[in-house]
Amino acid sequence: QITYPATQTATLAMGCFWGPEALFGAMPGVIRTRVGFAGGSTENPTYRTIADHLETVQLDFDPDQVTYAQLLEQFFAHHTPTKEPRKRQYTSAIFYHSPEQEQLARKAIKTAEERLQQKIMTEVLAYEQFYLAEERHQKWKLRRVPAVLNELQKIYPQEEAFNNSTAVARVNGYVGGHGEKERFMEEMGSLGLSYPIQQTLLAHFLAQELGDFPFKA
Ligand code: MHO
Repeated sequence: QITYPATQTATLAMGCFWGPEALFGAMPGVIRTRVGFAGGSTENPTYRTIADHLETVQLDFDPDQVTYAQLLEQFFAHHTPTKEPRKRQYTSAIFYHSPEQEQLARKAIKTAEERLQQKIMTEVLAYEQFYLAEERHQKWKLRRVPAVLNELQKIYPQEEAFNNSTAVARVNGYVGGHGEKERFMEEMGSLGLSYPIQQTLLAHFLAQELGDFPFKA
């Protein structure tokens, strides 16, 4: 019998949502990831009709394995919102789901400001609603590696199950080069992927890790 952890949800905007979904997907304790739109005034936005919404990543996480504060640490480690965003949709924002999250958000901003000695423009907003983005934006990094994608789609033929899968979220993170190599090696065998696909995935992970490898073709 598998028991599922009681998860909490985090909703974060930090620019284009493709990268952050991969970043968080590879973090131990993150159970599900999805990308979408939040913070705007229109109903049912899409990527092309985004209006005043922000590109947003939403995570379900197990608070026994990873804390909200640790998620916020990664949030600030991976973008530096000290200027006006290039476009409204890339605004940095933390949508808090509880008074505790709000307090941690304000604290994390203060810490980042002290470290940078600059004002942080991240908005702290009460979570209201999240609209799921189109399928082509979900697990975007993974969609760039069709062999791995196809195999995962065979395991999770239904869109919803695919999107909610922890394995899919983690693989999306790993193809993006996120996560620790040791953890990757440990987990690889248990995600239901064939041996050749595991090798493909490892090659992608290492290639990202060696991003500045000096002997490029
Ligand atoms: N390639 C785009 C980002 C797409 S993201 C879903 C750009 O850099 O403008 O917004």
